[in-house]
Amino acid sequence: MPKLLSQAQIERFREEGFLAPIRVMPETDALEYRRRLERFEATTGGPMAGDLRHKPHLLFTWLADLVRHPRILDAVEDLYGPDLLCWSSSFFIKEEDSPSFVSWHQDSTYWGLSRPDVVTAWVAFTPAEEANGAMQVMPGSHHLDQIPHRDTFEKHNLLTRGQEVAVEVDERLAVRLDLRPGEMSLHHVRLVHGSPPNTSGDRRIGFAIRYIPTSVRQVAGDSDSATLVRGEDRYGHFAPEPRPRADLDPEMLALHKQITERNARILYRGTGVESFNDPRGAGLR
Ligand SMILES: O=C(O)CCC(=O)C(=O)O
Repeated sequence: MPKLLSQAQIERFREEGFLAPIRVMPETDALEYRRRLERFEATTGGPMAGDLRHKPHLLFTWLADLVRHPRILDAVEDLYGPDLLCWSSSFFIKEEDSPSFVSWHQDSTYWGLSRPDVVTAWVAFTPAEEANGAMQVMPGSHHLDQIPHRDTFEKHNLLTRGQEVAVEVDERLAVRLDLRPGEMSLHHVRLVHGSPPNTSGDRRIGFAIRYIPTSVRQVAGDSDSATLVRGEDRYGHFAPEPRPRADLDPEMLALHKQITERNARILYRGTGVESFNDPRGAGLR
């Protein structure tokens, strides 16, 4: 008996590779998440950048709660079973009227995970719609195997290497995933997706959370870590990550630095870029 999704939604995810919209929380709660993010940004004087956009659930208690949100986990459990790791999380923020975009890509390309059993919950802190560059997906493309990508390192591309699929995408077949604040979309790691720039007068803020069943392994690096968010880890393929007890706790900041440096080495392997703060990398700087 599924916990949150209907049987029809589960089948649709298997056929099309995505689901949206799914309400996670009331709009007012999502706006409170936005306020928390922006309170932090006010202390640094600019948009959250560099390695802080990666795995911030290890630094902020409210994001640690969000990656464990029961409605998100219920939906993910309906797709991938009861033993779940949060492998990663990232902010995808497009500032108002800015050229930032996401090229057509498959998430699986550089993540180094052993199987394509990976799902992203993309949670909207603001509306996501045509004017501000909502995500678009190619339905059913997750049935394709890994497609070759080329790295562009385009400076406005939010992806680490500015990678894009090296095949023609027929954009007429794309579906836009409009979301209200507090709603999420779910997408499969092989689904071809991307998003255009934000031409609106407000920021578009999404928080992407990557979940895997505990049986998946990292095969691209000597070691990797993940956060057990539901059930039991009987495999131990990933070093367990602790939950932050306070925002920006110095011990967690040190651990986060180690973890994001290791993740950057996996994601940027073969390019000479070694850190999410390296200006040579494209992406969430
Ligand atoms: O935020 C976007 O527009 C794209 C996000 C994305 O590529 C992802 O979550 O995998």
